[in-house]
Amino acid sequence: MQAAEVSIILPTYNESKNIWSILEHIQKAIPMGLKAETIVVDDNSPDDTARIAEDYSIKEKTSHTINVVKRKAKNGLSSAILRGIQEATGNTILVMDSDFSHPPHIIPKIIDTLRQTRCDIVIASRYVKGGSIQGWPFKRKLMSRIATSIAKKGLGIESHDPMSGFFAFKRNIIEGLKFDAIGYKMLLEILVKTKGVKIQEVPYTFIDRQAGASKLGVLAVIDYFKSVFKLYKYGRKARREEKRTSVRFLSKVARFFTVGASGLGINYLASILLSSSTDIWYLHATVMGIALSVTSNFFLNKYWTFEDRDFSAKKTSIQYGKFAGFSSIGALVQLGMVYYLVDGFDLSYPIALILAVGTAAFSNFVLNKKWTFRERVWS
Ligand SMILES: Nc1nc2c(ncn2[C@@H]2O[C@H](COP(=O)(O)OP(=O)(O)OP(=O)(O)O)[C@@H](O)[C@H]2O)c(=O)[nH]1
Ligand SMILES: [Mg+2]
Repeated sequence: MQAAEVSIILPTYNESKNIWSILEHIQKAIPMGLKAETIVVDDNSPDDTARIAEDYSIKEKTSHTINVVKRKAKNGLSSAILRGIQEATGNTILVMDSDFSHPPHIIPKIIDTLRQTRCDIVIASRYVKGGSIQGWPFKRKLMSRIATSIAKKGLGIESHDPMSGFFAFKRNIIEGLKFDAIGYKMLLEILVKTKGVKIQEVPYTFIDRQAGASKLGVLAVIDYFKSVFKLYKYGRKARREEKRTSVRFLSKVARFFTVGASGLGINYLASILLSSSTDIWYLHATVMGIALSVTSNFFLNKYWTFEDRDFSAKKTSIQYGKFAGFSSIGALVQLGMVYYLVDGFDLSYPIALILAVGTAAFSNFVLNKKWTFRERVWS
């Protein structure tokens, strides 16, 4: 089977009154030429929703694929969405309800926004200019507003409508993430766990369901608080880890720079001593001074900066080769930059030298961290 470009996840529970029609509307909304699939995830609805969806896919001529995933029991909306994502073949995943609260004619706009703005998540939003809610009583509107502001303030989410159930995202942003998938609010969990990705919002009018019964009860409210609390703990842990990482990273930069400074001293002393107390030619003495300082820098950085205690001959000599290579590149960067800053920007030589040494040392640090000592850059 050929992979789709866009996978539309459509969770259903007792939607027999809506499913045929919503599939028709989705089919009509999908732009010509787009390779799409709809994945209906049904939780063994007693009203035969899954069978109707299958009938539709067999009887109707559609330009896109329709798959029906039948789960054994009602396991909740978020877990149904997660199952749909597992089945999806597209790189773009779009999630929506099947009760017409999320108008299918918005689908092209969501997909276009995701593609054209190069963002990672597009949220169809009730709470941005142009968006609204039709048919909800005041009480439900108020509850939604309160839940939204708890999510935004408590979890530090930027979106205006993090409780939306109508959204699309690029699959790669959730790779490797583990989801709790508690309750209703899958988007909220995605937003917390992918913090930092680019988000766009498109306005739409949410229309209260016209047919079928609501599945939202007291349990959904309890689930909501459970999931917000879990996500809050997750965010706190992530922030602590981020802080630890920055301290570790900066302390390694500091050690690397200290070693670099010690290397300059060794280089200077060795060159002077060799040229004055022996009859070695001063240029040979300089070369020896450089070699000595590269060697001492290497061992100090290996042992102290990157805390690598594996001194086996093979590994150490490969690392030494890379380190010496990067040191030469660093020297060239330094040279080029000094020339560029002094000649091109009229900067004074001492300032240009400081900038160039700093830049070369930092790029050396990153290159050696990643390629010589095989660490992740940000760790
Ligand atoms: N597979 C699956 N789908 C579910 C489950 N709960 C809800 N859904 C579907 O998820 C979508 C959203 O559920 P709704 O009951 O409409 O929830 P809501 O929009 O918050 O509330 P109402 O529109 O008032 O009913 C609908 O398409 C439901 O059929 C579930 O446990 N499993
Ligand atoms: Mg609904």
